[in-house]
Amino acid sequence: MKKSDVVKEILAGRRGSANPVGQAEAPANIALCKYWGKRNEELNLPITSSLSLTLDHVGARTEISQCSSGDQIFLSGERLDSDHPFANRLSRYLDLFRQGDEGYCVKTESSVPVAAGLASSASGFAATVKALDALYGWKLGSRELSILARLGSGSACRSLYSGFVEWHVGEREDGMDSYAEPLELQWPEIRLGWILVSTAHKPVGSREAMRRTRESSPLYQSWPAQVARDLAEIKAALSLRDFTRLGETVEANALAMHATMMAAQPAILYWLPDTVAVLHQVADARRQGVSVYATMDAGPNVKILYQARDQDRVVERFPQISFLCG
Ligand code: 2P0
Repeated sequence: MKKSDVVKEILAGRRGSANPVGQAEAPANIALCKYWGKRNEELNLPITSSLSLTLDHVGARTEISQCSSGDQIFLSGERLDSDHPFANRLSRYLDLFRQGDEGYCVKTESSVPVAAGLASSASGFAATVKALDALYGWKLGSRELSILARLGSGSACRSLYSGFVEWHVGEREDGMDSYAEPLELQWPEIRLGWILVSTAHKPVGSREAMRRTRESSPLYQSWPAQVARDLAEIKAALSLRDFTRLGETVEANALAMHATMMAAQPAILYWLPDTVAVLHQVADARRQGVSVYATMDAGPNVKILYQARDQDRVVERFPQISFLCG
């Protein structure tokens, strides 16, 4: 099954009234239980479920209109060449929605700190699909938008909602049961910050890294069972507001994901010496009574999870922190 088949199925019978412009915003998200590995690369169908926290104040804003002479893609006001990787990836995604040979003018502003290793593709594709929905007046529901966003980038399906969000793994071949939904709970005292280790471009993209891990890492065999356990633990910790249980599981999940990558051949080692130094700093802080935990994505930078009441002590120990949430 192709992406275009899924789009056709979702848009069947939707004849909205097209508007001159569609505009939308979508937030970034950080996984507390990670998505790592696809069972279907064409449709970005995952091997496991995952769970994220949305960053309400960080994200993308996208405006789309139709134009006659090919696509024109602007990122933060700057027109990109058509062979720019971002422009190219976006144009291939837009191909799924063209009704004739029209082009699109897309203007995207992103407040996602690129160096943070926050998948900017998550908020970018979520904003794009919402902007298309506004442009064509389809009035799709959140579940359908989540599925369409996933076709652009897996983690984008979680960027349709605020708060804690679960992406259900699903089991269907067409992926119609693999979408994200918000959890019915709030925990406003949770804070996330990030510690910059490096702004260098990552050596291996997450798509390739996931593929190599799945195909060659002996440790990947244990990953689905670990996610099943961690997901249950994290959901229990969230509903009981047990921060220690939450933090311990979140940190263990991220480190286990990196362990699967390090055991791939060739190894995928996103960590730099300062990554390890920050992880030790986090453990030291805990030994001295500050309840703080680390998580990491496909890069060398470290995100830290703590509670609002520990804000001053966290800032004192991590003066280089930038705030992502709260
Ligand atoms: C996540 N990451 O759950 C995991 C943890 C990075 C590490 O989702 O290939 O940009 O577009 O589906 O979503 C980053 O990968 O990958 C990611 P594609 P995506 O947030």
